Amino acid sequence: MSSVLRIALQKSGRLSEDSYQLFKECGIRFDYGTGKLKSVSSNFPAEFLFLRDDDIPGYVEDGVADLGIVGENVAVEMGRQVQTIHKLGFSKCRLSIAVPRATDWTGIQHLEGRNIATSYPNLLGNYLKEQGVRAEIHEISGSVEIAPSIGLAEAVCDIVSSGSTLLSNGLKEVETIFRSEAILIARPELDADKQTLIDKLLFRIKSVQAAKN
Ligand code: PRT
Ligand code: ZN
Repeated sequence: MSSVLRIALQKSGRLSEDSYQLFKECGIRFDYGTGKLKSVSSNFPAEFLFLRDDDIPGYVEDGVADLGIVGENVAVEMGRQVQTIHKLGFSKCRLSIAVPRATDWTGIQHLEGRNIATSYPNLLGNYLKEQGVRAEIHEISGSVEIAPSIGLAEAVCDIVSSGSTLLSNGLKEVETIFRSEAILIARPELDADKQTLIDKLLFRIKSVQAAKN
């Protein structure tokens, strides 16, 4: 049987539109946005799975998918055994520490002994360790920015893009700990047929990117 690449994409969210667009520009046709969770390409040996972004690194590590597109922030936070094979240049953002606007911020040591709310406990924990700061990390899965105003934490560590969410929650960005963009990840071990298909795909992706620069 000839090989087919299984590619995991975010079903709907900040990565979706640009991911679909990328394959379209590579000349790879498939249906999306129809509510189906799987779609087979009509002109490239690939099938696409539409998933929550958080599930993608695990599916790729387990070999359920050969490739996936996720934010580097999610891939690194989850620490799965996957390889980053290409940076895609979209869905750029940063993971930053923010504190209430009135805080007299003197540097990262300000966080010593304080509570910080985040959905990224590993990235934050590693950063604080590197900086020699001991703080309490309070993991929450969403609406991190309201934590200071409800007394849950004295600081937050969250994804920032334009900065308007922080602003509207009375917070200021004081330290960027990680910069992210969408990346193409692959399972660690691939057979020669799949590797050949990935090389073909990568060649097309790089041509599309080169044409834009
Ligand atoms: O449903 P599913 O689990 O698949 O999606 P999700 O809601 O977990 O993720 P989604 O679609 O919001 O984001 C997917 C990826 O896009 C993230 O993992 C990042 O790599 C990237 N990305 C880029 C962002 C942003 N920009 C972004 N602005 N992810 C989140 N945000 C959020 C942030 O959490 C904060 O609430 O937007 C708010 C801040 O935006 P600004 O513009 O106000 O600063
Ligand atoms: Zn998610």
